[in-house]
Amino acid sequence: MKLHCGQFKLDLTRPHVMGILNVTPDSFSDGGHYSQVDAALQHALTLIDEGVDILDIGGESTRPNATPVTLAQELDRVIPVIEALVAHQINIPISIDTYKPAVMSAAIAAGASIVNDVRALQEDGAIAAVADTDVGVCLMHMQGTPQTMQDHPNYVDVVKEVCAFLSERVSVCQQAGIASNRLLIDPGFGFGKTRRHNITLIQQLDALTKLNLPILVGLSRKSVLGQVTGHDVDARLYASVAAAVISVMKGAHIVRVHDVKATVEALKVVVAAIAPI
Ligand code: PT1
Repeated sequence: MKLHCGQFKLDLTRPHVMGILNVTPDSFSDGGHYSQVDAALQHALTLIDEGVDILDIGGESTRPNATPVTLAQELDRVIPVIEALVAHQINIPISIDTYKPAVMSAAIAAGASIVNDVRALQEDGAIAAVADTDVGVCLMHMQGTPQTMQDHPNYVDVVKEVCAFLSERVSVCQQAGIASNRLLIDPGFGFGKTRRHNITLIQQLDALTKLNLPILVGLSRKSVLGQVTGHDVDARLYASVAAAVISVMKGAHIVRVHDVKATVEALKVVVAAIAPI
């Protein structure tokens, strides 16, 4: 299985690690963007050193109850970081985590190779922003919006409904001329899902393989792991590594993680222990 994204063709017969790149919002008025862009660049170089395969950059948090940011703020946070990474000639794909078409277009123009959209290109203009490009696209399932999604998640059959939604979005993309080898699917752990829904999705993750597209999973440090272990967000490393391992063993091709070094090492053991697919 190969993913075409910009100048890259990722061979997804080996599990890939997508590293989450912090783009720190303005916490001090320290006179200018340099320190924040530089901090993001240093973080990116560390992740590359640790063996990351893809860098995922987001300027707006989509975790439960996160406050939305304006278009201008989001552009201001992510575009200079993408430009700095491109200037450094890093040789791995840059993914932009956004649902805003204007951010997608600006990020692609700056050199991003993947659009990672938690709204699966449902925003007006999102399909058009990627259709006539060659970037990869991650289509994620979410019930509701980040502001309200954890209020009362509700499904008759969470696995069926997630598969049906993703299948529908895949069809819409294909009809818009986006080739299948540019598409990724993601069940959207923690996005309008209770602990039970998340656990059911992990248990039956292999059900997503029937869509015949690469699967991306983001479980790193999420609350479901806190519910299982009783640990706070800063003590979920072991749980996150376990989640990455089990996801890959159940068919995930890409895992989106904070802890790249630990995850890369754990997945080397998975690769060594499992016959290549
Ligand atoms: C994800 C993902 C993402 N997650 C993709 N992009 C986040 N493709 C951002 C919690 O329950 O899984 N896939 N971009 C982060 N979102 C969350 C959601 C963070 C829930 C935390 C939780 O703690």
